[in-house]
Amino acid sequence: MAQQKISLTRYLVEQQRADGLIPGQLRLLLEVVARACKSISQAVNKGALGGVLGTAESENVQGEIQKKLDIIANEVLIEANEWGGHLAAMASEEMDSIYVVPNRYPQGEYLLMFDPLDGSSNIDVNVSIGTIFSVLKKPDEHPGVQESDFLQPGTQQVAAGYCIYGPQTTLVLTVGNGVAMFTLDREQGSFVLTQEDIQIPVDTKEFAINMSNMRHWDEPMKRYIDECLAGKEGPRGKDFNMRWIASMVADVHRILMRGGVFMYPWDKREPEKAGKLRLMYEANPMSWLVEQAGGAATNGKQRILDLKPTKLHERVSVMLGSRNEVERLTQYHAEKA
Ligand code: AHM
Ligand code: MG
Repeated sequence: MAQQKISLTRYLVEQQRADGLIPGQLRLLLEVVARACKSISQAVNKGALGGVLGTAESENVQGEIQKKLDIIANEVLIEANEWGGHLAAMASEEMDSIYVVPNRYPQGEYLLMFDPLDGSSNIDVNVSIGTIFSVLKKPDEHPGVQESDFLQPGTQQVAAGYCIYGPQTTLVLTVGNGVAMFTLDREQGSFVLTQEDIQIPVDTKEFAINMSNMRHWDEPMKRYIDECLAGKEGPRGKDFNMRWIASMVADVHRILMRGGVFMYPWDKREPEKAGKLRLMYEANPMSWLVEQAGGAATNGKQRILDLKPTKLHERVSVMLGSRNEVERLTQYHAEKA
């Protein structure tokens, strides 16, 4: 008998049965997010034919010019999620403040955060992009929902994942017991389990960083990269390879598949900002996925998942991936301090 394909739905149902990690509302939430990603994937695929490329005439709260697809993806996620009764509110890279589920719909127990279209600079050049999401439980200290309810450390996430729109559309998910990967079967219209228990090798010879910022980095960051660049003859005694896709989703996906280390550190261009990437809907979900796959994630000084957010769009310095490299980076930062 041919081996049966396991759909995302079946995977979630079995997880729910096996160890109760996925309560009913959370299962619905994850299915709805997956459905929204499917629809974003369609829009991405159509590209110029669907009129979705190019820039919209607006800026987001972080002062970045929005692309048409940033806005489309944001709307798809909101429309898909607002009516199901599983959410209390949502927050997004593309919205200034939280989006409370309108009171014509029932309010659920969960909070959903997302970067609807990560790697926006890649949209118009047909390079991989993705959607990143993170799920928290709404604290039940008070009725209603407010922005402060979202400000929980990454350790409190109950689900996190991303969907990458690349040569394949792939959903990568954790609910706290390892990382599973689902590939979109376009003929069937469903996500099918294609890898379970993903593990990141602890050592690597591959790093990902935007090297054009080198002159702005802090000393520990320079030291780490200088040593990688010195190759076999240098202190590391091995040659390194470099990759930079400018899509965190794509860079992290590669690391989950074959190891490596990804860095977007603080730099001197805008010293008042802790980093470029956002803590709540980029760094936290990615850090949890990486840790669940045996890797590590730090801002150089602290484990990212332990950081207590102070605002929704907070930024953070990010170093994540193969555990021994992340430990080395932490050590270099500690030596400087
Ligand atoms: P975005 O969410 O506006 O797309 O920005 C985040 C992206 C990450 O996916 C990627 O790692 C980084 O920005 C690339 O930045 P740069 O263009 O500075 O290399
Ligand atoms: Mg992003």
